[in-house]
Amino acid sequence: EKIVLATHNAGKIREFKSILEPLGYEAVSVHDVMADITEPEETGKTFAENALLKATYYMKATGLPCLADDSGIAADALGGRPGVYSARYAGLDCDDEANNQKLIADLAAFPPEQWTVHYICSLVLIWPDGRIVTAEESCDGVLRDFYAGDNGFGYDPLFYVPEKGKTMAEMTMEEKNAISHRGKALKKLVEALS
Ligand code: ITT
Repeated sequence: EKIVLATHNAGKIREFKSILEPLGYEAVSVHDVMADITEPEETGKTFAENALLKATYYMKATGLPCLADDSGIAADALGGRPGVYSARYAGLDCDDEANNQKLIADLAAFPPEQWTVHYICSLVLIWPDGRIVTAEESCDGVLRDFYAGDNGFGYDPLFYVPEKGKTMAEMTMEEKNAISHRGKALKKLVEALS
């Protein structure tokens, strides 16, 4: 079955393809279906609301089944922020580097043992006939104030997983998928399909 990956994030697309293609799904990026499509405004207050908003928008635009992902990082010391604002934490159109540095700066007021963080991923797969499947998962880590690793994307070089002794960016994609918010949510979603 053909599934449109309703995201502009290249890191998400890599991870989705690595999981879905071996399972026999044809996963195509929305850019490959509609090169000039614009992004919808993410007005939701929760990951689930934003994922539904994105999936619905891209499904209506393409007429194809669309899988959307809304995800982010939540810091306990910051009351769950940046949360749904993770992509624009340092401002609209800012880059990963700026977001990472802002998170380090905001946590600097707290002792290292309070730098606990969580990744959250909400997925929505919606078909043109209105059928819909959703899944949400999280994973736990500790933020560090220095980079380690070149893999992954976004906050991964700072997101340290104590049980594994490495950051998400030091893991292979397979290692990350096995424990990550996105890997676990996608596994649940695929199970719900069969
Ligand atoms: P789309 O809306 O087009 O999917 P986006 O990058 O804007 O792309 P989000 O609004 O869901 O996606 O923002 C997700 C933010 O959380 C973004 O800053 C990511 O870098 C970060 N994030 C999510 N999952 C991550 C992961 O697995 N590793 C590192 N950072 C992640």
